[in-house]
Amino acid sequence: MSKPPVDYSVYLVTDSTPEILGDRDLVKVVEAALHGGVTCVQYRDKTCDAETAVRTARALHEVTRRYGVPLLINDRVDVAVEVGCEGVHIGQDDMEYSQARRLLGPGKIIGVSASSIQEAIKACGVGADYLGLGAVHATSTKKDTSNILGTAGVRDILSALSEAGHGAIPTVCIGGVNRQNARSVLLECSVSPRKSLDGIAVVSAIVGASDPAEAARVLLGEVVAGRIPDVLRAVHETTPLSHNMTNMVVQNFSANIALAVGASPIMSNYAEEAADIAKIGGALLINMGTVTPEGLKNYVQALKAYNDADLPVVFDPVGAGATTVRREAVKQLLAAGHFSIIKGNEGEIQTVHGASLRQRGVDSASSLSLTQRASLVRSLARRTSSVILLTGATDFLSDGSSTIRVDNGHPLLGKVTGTGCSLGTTLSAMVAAFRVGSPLIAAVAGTVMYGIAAERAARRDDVKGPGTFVPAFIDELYAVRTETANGDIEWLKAARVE
Ligand code: 3NM
Ligand code: MG
Repeated sequence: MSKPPVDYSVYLVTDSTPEILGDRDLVKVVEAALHGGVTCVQYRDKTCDAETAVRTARALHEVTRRYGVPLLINDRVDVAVEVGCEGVHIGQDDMEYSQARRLLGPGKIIGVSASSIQEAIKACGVGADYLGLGAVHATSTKKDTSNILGTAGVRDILSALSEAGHGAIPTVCIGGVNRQNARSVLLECSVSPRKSLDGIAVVSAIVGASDPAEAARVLLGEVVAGRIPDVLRAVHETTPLSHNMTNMVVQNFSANIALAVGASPIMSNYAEEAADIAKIGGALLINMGTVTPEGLKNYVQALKAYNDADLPVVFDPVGAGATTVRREAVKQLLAAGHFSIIKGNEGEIQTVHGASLRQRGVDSASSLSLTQRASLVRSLARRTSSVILLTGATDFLSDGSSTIRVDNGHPLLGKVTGTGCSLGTTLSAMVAAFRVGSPLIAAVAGTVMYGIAAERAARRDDVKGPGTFVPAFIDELYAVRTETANGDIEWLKAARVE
């Protein structure tokens, strides 16, 4: 039986002890954490009686279900069976995997703790759905942690898993992970763009935080930021094809941006070619900046070809609300297929969302508050099953469950033509290369790389204004990419992701 994919990015493990939970209500703390961005919850209570465990698990499950997040029970398989939640997490001293599987059935998630290469490989061999690796750092939350692996130890386990053919198993690490070290844990544990941790598991960093929602939000930003180099390296190493069906204003600029970030651009608006180009792999960008009836037919045909090939498509609905023609084009395209990422400014995203809003030209104008922007991207992401990027001074991205804000960029990006369109090209490169991870992470990586390159270009002494900014920006994109490929990720310190 196939299980729905789980996002392990910020995995909350609960603790009901007075030292960590205090006198607060566990269900309320978990609900706040879910609101903040927790993507997976494990109910862990080693001491309470069975009745309390079942009652608490039921209450937690009611909340996690509302957020579409799985609830797993630590150790107590009987409680998971009784409550009917999504699965369990078992340690090395708990019930055997095979017995847990028999009790739970094939549709439930079973995660296993491992603190050595042998334990990790054995757990994969028996069929574990994911691994919890720990303790990565010292912790006072669990008194009997077997050993402290350090990030080097976690890396060794990930390498061994890859070599043993278990590279695809999701992994989180646990033990002493907090907002200060979460990003470096992700960065240091990455073996390759194809083998990294999928997330972090924490107890005290959320349950013990004075504001669990804020703690979860910060941790999610740190985890996503920690995956950015993986995305950029994946592009650098694989030179993905970026097939641009874009407007006539930006053809040359977008092709240069694709090359700078490490992709191989092909600028083709003739959809008869799309199925053949899709055979090479890569991703398609549809940018309707200069839409025509002929162009629209081509977009629809190419979209279907890429959907059929199961390859990502990025949609940039330029000027979506400006004219009736464009509003209709948006409707047709949304009905014709699926987009991995839809990016646009406020007016464009609102139009895509169905607001029949009048927009003048293609410039961006802002009227929504930051909170409204966050809920707009989340709601549209849910409706379209796409990652939504709403650009602005603060960018918002969402896949419908996790919502991220990025505060990188520079006003000079708005003073030259084509930078918005070429961000779409950049995203197509990221999402084409990073197939092992979520398109949300790919989209954040592209957005951050773009913003930081702009900041670096604007700071340069030789940049006097929009004209000199353009070549400097291309150079800085190229520099960020090559630095990352050479293992120098100092630039990532400027990433403002939350
Ligand atoms: N398991 P905190 S460490 C539940 O090493 C648990 O397997 C561990 O708590 C392991 O995030 C741990 O507060 C506690 O450090 C982690
Ligand atoms: Mg255990």
